[in-house]
Amino acid sequence: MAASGRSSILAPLDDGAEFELVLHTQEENVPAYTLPDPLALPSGQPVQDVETWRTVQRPRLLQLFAQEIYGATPALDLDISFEPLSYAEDALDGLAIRKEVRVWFRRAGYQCYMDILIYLPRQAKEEPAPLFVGLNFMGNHTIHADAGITLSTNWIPDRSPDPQNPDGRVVNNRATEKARGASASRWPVEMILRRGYGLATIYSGDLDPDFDDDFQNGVHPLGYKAGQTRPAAYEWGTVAAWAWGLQRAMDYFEQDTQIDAARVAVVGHSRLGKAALWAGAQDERFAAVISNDSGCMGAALTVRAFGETLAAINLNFPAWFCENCKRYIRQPEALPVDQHMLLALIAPRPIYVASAEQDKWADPRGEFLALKAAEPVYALFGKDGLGVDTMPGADQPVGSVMGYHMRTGGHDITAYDWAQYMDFCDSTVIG
Ligand code: GTR
Repeated sequence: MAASGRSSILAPLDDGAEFELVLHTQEENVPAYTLPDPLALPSGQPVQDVETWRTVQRPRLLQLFAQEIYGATPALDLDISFEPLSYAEDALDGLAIRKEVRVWFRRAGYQCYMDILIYLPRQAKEEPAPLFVGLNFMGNHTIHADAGITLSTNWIPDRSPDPQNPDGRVVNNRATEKARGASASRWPVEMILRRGYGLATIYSGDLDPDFDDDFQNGVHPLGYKAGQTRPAAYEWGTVAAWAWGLQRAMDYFEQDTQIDAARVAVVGHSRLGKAALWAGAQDERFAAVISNDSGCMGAALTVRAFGETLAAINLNFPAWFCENCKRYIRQPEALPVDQHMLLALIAPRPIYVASAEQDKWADPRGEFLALKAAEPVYALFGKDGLGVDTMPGADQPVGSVMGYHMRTGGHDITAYDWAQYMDFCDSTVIG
């Protein structure tokens, strides 16, 4: 990026035209904007009561996010079954119950599955445990070195830091034993268990492998009608498929007597934070929603165009959002919604948004401002806002039902982030 903090490149669009993709990471380059009011009805009248929010405005906004950004999940006529894969009551040196459940999705002519890895504190045998659930990037076996975790056999991206010199964790897009625990710094499992929470995770690639294959693999074909070969322009992209998987995990939690399904917080980092937000917005069974560095089309305001923009994300990751979303590449200001409205859809449930100071690409200030702009909807429910008007400095968590912090450091999810999430859930989900 140039010293002015602004750069541009010419990017080719699907229709053959060239588009000037402008990127900036300086506050002075943020365009003037007015945010749409989450409480404004199409008539211009404000929503004044919870009933109107719940029955009119919330469904309307959900539909706009589905149709214009993430893509609507088609009506699915599936046979879904839960197959126990493993169970151990003495995992992690006796600290945890560990179980794995394979969730099968079947329809005539097509089937696929996702594996849920679950750790629960031992006392879950007597009393159902509250739980964090989140997707992972590289396979369940990467979250902990625990040899009892089934090694994924599905397609996995090779993210070796040096592609010329691969680290051997993924060979021919399949996991190897070397990959065990590779993402452990992001999943402080023992710390979570010692605080009385369980943890469930699913490899995002079980639901949809993270590459653009025109939606031939993963869960998308489950939704095809006769003759259909890819989702319609308003139907689900990859992020929505990931969110759908989180909801199916919730279906499982509801019938597991060791899990307190009324106290499940959905959490996600980065692209998987976008999925956590979309799952939490749609599905009120999630008792709390936590976004970690989710950025563009996650918790950050799109109109600020700071760091990653709507155009950049759709050009770099064409499968993540629905086809309709690409119509806004040239005119993001025409989007009828912005991301503060997505956060507002979670009201009145606890929501936590976290940024990282050096993670300019995800626009920390844009994430804070989006949460601020969701406050009026929480106020409609009589819930407190963030309790501050200006953005707090690094490592200064704020808020109660709505929580925010900006961690020192870069794009990541760390033990510090998890510690804040547990403090937050202690007083909201548990307390
Ligand atoms: C980046 C992408 C972000 C974020 C991130 C991640 O390349 O631009 O939107 O999702 O990947 O998931 O780590």
